[in-house]
Amino acid sequence: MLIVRSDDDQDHHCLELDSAELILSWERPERSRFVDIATDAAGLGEVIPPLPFDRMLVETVHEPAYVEFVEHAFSRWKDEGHAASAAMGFGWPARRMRNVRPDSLKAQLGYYSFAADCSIAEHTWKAAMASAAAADTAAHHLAAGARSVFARCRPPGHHATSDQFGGYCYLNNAAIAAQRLRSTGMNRVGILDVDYHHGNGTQDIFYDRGDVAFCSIHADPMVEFPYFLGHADETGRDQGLGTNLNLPLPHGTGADTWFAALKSATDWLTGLAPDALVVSLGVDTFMDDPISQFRLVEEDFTEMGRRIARFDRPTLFVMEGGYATAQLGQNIAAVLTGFAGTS
Ligand code: OKP
Ligand code: ZN
Repeated sequence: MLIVRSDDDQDHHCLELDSAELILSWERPERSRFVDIATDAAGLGEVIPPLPFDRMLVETVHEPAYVEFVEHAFSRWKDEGHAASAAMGFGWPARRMRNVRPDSLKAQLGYYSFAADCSIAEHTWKAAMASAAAADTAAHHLAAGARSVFARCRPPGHHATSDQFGGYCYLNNAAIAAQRLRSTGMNRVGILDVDYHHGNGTQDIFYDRGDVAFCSIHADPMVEFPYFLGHADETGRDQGLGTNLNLPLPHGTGADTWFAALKSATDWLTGLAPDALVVSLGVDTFMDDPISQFRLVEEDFTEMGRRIARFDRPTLFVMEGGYATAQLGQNIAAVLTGFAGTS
């Protein structure tokens, strides 16, 4: 299995508003190091850097004005002379307000985000671009004939919409990869999102399209972030009607329930006959994850990889969440070795 990764994420970390306190986010730089150590030890295959970055690759799924905003928000913030070392939204166009783009930077931070759990600082753009580039490069190699590729992305991407950041995500790596696969001539791409949180950004980007099918297994948004999307009755719109499947599960979900949902997901995807599969690989479904409430254990991640391999399509794993930092590497490696048949 080919692995694509970059160290350009290492200077980026998020501040996150948590119960009226600003904390250092669980989405930390060391996550990458733990994953790299574990995947290297598993001997999965060649490790390569992302191809040179081209901003056009992110504008395939993001609005150019949004991309421009994320790129320049921090230098504008600095120019305005604020004391805080990072910029974050605090007011949003909520019910009965209007979605008119404001002029001020502080207001635009709300306009271009949906949650106060991640900030934009000096190195955010560089990290987000390197993460997107890893996913795009992985897609390039999958299209060229690789059976499987792992894009070790950080920051994650599945919450980012075409024009909003949130949930530690700025650019939607999985969507960028799926779009790249489409542009290389594949007729339909399937996305399987196994992260504990619903991939609201990915769903939203492809909601009215039939050429990219989105399926997610996640904690019920009634009780879990991102709260306002991810319900079972969201099935797609227009050309995309019938190509969106949400499988929300309750807090406390363990292996039996989770794997039954995976069976529903892969049966549904089989019916849509995608040419390739993009897996939004979050392992925050882990029992000891500090911010999540599912109960999968390491052996379950190996089994997850085996079952995904049985789906038998060219498969691109894009890393998303997983916050039990010390076990994150092993859990990711377990999925990948299960898929590769080496464990
Ligand atoms: C990102 B990914 C507020 C808590 C907000 C956001 C979770 C984002 C998860 N302090 N939590 O899907 O793993
Ligand atoms: Zn997550």
